[in-house]
Amino acid sequence: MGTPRKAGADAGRDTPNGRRVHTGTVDARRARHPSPARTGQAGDTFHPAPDQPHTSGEDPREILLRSRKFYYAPGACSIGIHVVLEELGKPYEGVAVNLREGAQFQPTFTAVNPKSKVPVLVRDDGQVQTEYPAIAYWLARTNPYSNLLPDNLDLQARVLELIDYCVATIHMQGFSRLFRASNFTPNPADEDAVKARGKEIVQKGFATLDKALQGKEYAVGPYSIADSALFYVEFWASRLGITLPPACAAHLERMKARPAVQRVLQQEGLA
Ligand SMILES: N[C@@H](CCC(=O)N[C@@H](CS)C(=O)NCC(=O)O)C(=O)O
Repeated sequence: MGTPRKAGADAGRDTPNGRRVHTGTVDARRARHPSPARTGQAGDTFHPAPDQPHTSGEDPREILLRSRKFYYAPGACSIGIHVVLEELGKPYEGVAVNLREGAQFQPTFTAVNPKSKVPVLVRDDGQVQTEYPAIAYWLARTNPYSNLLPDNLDLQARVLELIDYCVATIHMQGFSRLFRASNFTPNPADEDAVKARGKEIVQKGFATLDKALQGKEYAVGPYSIADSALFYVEFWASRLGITLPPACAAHLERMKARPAVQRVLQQEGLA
């Protein structure tokens, strides 16, 4: 997945104290996404969040270097983490990775994530976090005010169960066959059969989740990190023309009505 984007040259700019700040690489495009809710504007300007006062006298661009970085590909599964970040409303720097042009295999990216995959979150403390379940869980737990993970243990277990089903089954076993059939067979003549099997897995997945969604506004009841996982697979289904069963279709519409999701769709050029 991912919209091809022309990469910029490996450009940089000098900070007042002489350090160089990369503003683009041969394989990635960066866009800062400060939360409009917290900063009053979207766009290319970084503002420290109100709860992170900028009192050190440092140039704000230096602080940007230490802020969290989010590697994503427009329209890829990273859109789920993109939604979580926008729901949190804290500043982060978005770095678009052009999967179609193979940017995930370039040293500038593999130095960050040797798995050659998005999403990747480089945390404020510099640690690298990968995989939707781990990134989403870490973000939810480190921002408890955000209510992205219910306190109730049974509901937490339901959240993890649903995320695993979306990521490990519907995405990795289903959509992966549709997007990358050649990864599942050495014989090009078999690729249509691989895709058909992928579609079956996806449809069974949504039929199962449709039952689980009955009577609920969100995946487990209260809104959580399960909803952004479900959103990304539902979004893919809608883009591929796979009909969603009614409760999943309603869930997708509910998600698309959320301001955080609308900002993400704008930022990824998918609105
Ligand atoms: N299990 C991973 C899935 C990550 C993944 O498969 N990402 C895809 C994009 S949807 C990717 O980066 N693929 C690299 C490629 O296509 O070469 C997660 O939960 O984050």
